[in-house]
Order: sequence, then C-alpha cells, then structure tokens
Amino acid sequence: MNLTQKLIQSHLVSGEMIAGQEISIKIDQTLTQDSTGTMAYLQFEAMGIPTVKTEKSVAYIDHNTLQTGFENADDHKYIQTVASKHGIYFSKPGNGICHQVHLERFGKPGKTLLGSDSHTPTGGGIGMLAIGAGGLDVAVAMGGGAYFLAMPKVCKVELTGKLSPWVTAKDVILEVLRRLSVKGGVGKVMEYTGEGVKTLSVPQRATITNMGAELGATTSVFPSDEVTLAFLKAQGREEDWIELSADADAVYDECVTIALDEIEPLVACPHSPDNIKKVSEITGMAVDQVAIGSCTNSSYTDMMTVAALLKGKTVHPDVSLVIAPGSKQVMNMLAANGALADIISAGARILECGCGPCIGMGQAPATKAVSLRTINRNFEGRSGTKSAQVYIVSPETAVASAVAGVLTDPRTLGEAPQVSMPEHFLINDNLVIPPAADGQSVKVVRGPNIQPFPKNVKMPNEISGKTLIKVEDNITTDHIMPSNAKLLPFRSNVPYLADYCLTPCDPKFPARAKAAGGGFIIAGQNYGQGSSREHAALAPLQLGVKGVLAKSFARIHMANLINNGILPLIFVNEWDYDNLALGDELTIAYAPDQIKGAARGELVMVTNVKTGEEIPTRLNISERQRDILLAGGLLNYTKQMN
Ligand code: MIC
Ligand code: SF4
Repeated sequence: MNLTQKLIQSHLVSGEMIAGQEISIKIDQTLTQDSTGTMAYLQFEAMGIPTVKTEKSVAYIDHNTLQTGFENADDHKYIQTVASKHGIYFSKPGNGICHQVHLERFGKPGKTLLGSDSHTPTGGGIGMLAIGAGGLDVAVAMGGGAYFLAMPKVCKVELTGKLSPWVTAKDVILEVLRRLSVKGGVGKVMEYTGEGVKTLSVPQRATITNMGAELGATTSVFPSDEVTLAFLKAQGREEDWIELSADADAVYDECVTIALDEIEPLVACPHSPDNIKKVSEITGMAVDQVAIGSCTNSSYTDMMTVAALLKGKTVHPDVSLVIAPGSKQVMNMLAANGALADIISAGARILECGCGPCIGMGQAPATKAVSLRTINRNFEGRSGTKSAQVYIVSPETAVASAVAGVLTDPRTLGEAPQVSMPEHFLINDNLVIPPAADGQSVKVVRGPNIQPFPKNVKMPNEISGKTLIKVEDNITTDHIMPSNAKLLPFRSNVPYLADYCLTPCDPKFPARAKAAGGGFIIAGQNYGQGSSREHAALAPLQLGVKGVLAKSFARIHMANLINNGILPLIFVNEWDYDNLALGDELTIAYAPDQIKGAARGELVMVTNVKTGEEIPTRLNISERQRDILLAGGLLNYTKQMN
C-alpha cells in the first residue's frame, strides 16, 4: 500500500477504498481558526453535544486579530468560552497561525486532522492525514461523527536529488503548480516519496503540503522518518513519533517526478498561484512592498534565514518590508537569540504572529503597487487593494528584493546562509488555555455581532428562479465571499456579509438576487477554488440561491454547497454555459425525484423557460449527499436522523 492508503485504511469507518467512491474516516484531531470558527461552534452548539469526542481539538485565533471595532474581540470571547465549555483547547491571539502552531505543538504522525481551513494539509509535513473542510463538517467531527469524502486518487510525487543553494521548498511547490495548475490536484492526494525527501526538513515539507491546497488536492503527505523524529524531539514530543512510509511495492494512480537539483527560484505572477515564471526572467521589476510570513513560510528556519540575510543591511528606501513570524515560539526564539534585532535594525516592520497581510488584515498595498509575498494565494484583491500586483516568492527572494528594491534572484547574492534546525525549540505553551474541568459551569459569552445563520428548508417539488450572475473559470471563494479588514469582522454575521457576496465579479449581484427572490449562479471551471470558508455557501443561501450551474467545482466548496442544501450542478455540454444569459428563467421539475436519480448517475434536466430548451446537468453525489440535499442541508439531515 502507499502511505495515503495506509492512513485511510487505519481510519476507515465506511465505504470501499476505490477512487471516486464515498468513504468516511474517523477524525482524531480538529482545528478551527476564528474566521471560520464562530460558525463551526454555533453549529456544534446546535448539535447539543456537551464535550468533543476527538483526541484533541484546538480553537485558534489568528485571522481576525486586527481589532478595529468590538466585533473581533467579541468573537474571540465567544470562541474562548464555547471552547472551554466543550473540551476544546484555546490558542489565544498572539500564539500564532493555526497551521504553524499545530505542527509545532499538537500534530502527530499517523493521525487524522480535520480543520476548518483549507491549509490544514500543512500537517502532512509530519505524516498526518490532514484535510481542510467547511465548519459544519468540522463541527460534526468534533461531535464524534465521521468525515465523508470521495476516496482520492493517489499521485506519487517522486523527489530526486537535492535543492541547490538559494532554492527552497517554496520553489518546489511552485514547480508542481507550474506543471499541474490550480486544478491539477482535484480528487487526489499528493504523496511525496523518493530519495529527495530526506534532504528536506519538516518546515520545508510543511511548506510543500501547505500549498498542495493551491493544486486543489484533497491533501498532501510526506513519510514520517528520522527527520520527523528530530523535529518532534526538538519540540519535546519524541513520544508522538511513529515511523510511516509507503511499502516498497506500493502502487499509485499517477506519478510525477521532480528533480530537486533542476529547480530554480520561481515566482507566481498575478493573479494565480499557478502563473509561474522563473525569477530570472522578470528580475529587475521595481517592488513597493514585501511581506514575509503566512502559514506557508513563517517557521523558525524561514525567519532565521531572513534575519541572516538582513543582518547589517537596510531595506530599500522605496520598499515597505513587513514580517510576521508564524508563532509565538518562533518570535520568542528570534528575540532570545538576537535575530529579531537584526531584522528590526534593517528596517523591517514587525507584525504580530498571525495571518495579517495574507488575508488582507492590514498592510493593503498602495494603488497598482507591486507586492512580493511569501504567502500561498495571490488572487486579485485579496491583499485589500484591487489594483495591486501580488507575486508569490520564497523568503530568500523576498529579502533579496526588499534590500535591492527590485525583484532579485537570490543566487546573485553569493554564498547562501547556513541555517540549521535547532536541537531544542523554546517551549512555552502559556498562550494555550486548556478547557474547563467542569464545562457545564462555563457561561458562553455572545456579543451583538453574533447573528443567527441562514438555514435551508426541505427541497420543494419544483426549483425555479432566474440566472443571477454568469462568471468565468477559476472563481475563488475570495470572489464569492471577499475577506478583508472591513469584512472579516462580520464572519459571525451572515446577513451583513451577504451584501458583499460576489461583488468583486458584479457589485449589483446581491441587490439583483434579493429583488429576484433568489435564483441560480452560472459558472465556469473550478468554481469555488481556494478557501474552506462556508460563508461562500451561507451568503448565497442568505440571498436565496438555490443552485450553481458550473463546468466543474472545487472540492471543499462543493461540499459546503451540499451541506447547505444548494445544488452544485455540472454542465454536461459546455455550449449550454455559452448559451445561458443573465435573467434567464430556469426550472427543475420534479426536483426530489430528479435528485434521487442523480445519485444513481442519471442526468438532472434543467429547463430554460424562455426557450423551452432542456439543459442536461450532472450531480456528483453519493446517496448520503442526496439525502442531505433533499433535507435542505446537513443540519436538517442530522436532525432527521436523530
Ligand atoms: C484563506 O487562506 O483563504 C483562509 C482565510 O485561511 C481561509 C479560511 C477563511 O476564509 O476563513 C481558508 O484557507 O480556508
Ligand atoms: Fe492564514 Fe493566509 Fe494561512 Fe489562510 S493562507 S491560514 S489567511 S496565513
């Protein structure tokens, strides 16, 4: 067996391990972050389960740490109290980015982790089966329910040789993205093997598994070996280690070989992580802002490299350099060993340990500015400035460019600094609050920002409505439900957020949807790529959206639509996408019968009322998902079952 199959088999609750078929797995650990967490905990509370049934569940505060009003602070209080009540560990704001902290302090090889954040696969860097999902799926897992997914195909990524100086793990995953694109991983687990694996440290592996999310992959995983052991030992967690690898004769569905020594410093150009060029091809471009951090590149070794490169230098006068270390552990160690002083002396602006600029929480670039970032997503407008040009690079390229003022190939800097993994990380978990011993006595604090979330109803016999918007390929959840410093504070207030739904594509969409009393969204390929935010389904639900007709869907978003009772219909013929126009009236007659047929592989016919034309569509759903759709979403379905 390959490693993915071993991890799935040891957690399999139902289904057969045949690619594409629905399986369910037991979840050992969960994580939430604050911007998806409020909703996940409201849903967990609605389930009425007193204490989580997982081995470890952690609630992190890392996204909404910019407290521009009472909203974020209120949400933090709600999450802290609800966590304490229900047996969940609480990682306070300032403790760091969920994925970085979880890797350092809680993740365990061989365990499953379900997180309400699309970059949860970071845990694959230490041999976890770590998957991102919508908040509702995480709530169910906290309550002891299995997690349902389509059995993925397993793609072997064979690493040969070793990286040249100045070439980094970020360049490896950018190379994978160059080859496979943002749709290349859909329905797959990327499993890393080969002699090159042992040359990569845990943080490097985690950078690669983290950005597997950008491939659309279900997750990515590395073996757990002596490198993993050394990392866990340095974290004082030697006993959490087990050895894990694929069998020598393991079989894979697909195979890609990456020769590490042939990779050069790469850059993802605006506005997609797969728009890859060599740094050397566009070197010399003037740079306005450089942001180093995010869950992809904010480890201790990343930051020590940054510090070594900044020591004795000054940031270019025309560049703003901002740095957010990934965790309190990293920040503490930089402070203790003097590296922080080197960073500060060079003129970098230090941000607190959190997501910050990556999700547009501050540091929006100037109009049309060029911003180099070590993040994982450069979707248009995500930085907070629509006209900004965001390029994704490694920390090495970022620092070289921040000092030079222009995009710089770090290989021109001479000898690369040698940064080694510490033998002992500085361990101090005082920002992690354990749950109350007696949860019953804890009073959950709910501020006025916490509003009820929309709930769907049982599927009617006929589903009809107008086409409300027509969008192109690769629409991200950042388009569907934008997140920035102005909107993130309202993640527990869906009625407010709904007024911004899909506005980057068409500012009139919310008003049109409300006036029409709801209807359908028409979309191209890979609709809903990017984040796990359930709000990209909840906001359309609030506006009365009943279905999305698309050429294809991204995995997590499709699950979120189904969980909220919205139909993710797939065009059989691409020309039907071309023929549909805004304002067309669509009807699905005998909807429940047609949905039942769809679970058996039959087509769902959508009628264009004006032309009388029948549009054949598919619904890739299991019998369970059929029942969820018929019930009007997962919460109604769960209630029906109890
Ligand atoms: C992201 O990177 O887009 C986020 C913000 O972390 C999201 C979660 C969210 O929208 O709250 C993700 O990746 O799932
Ligand atoms: Fe936070 Fe950015 Fe990572 Fe999302 S991708 S978890 S916003 S650091």
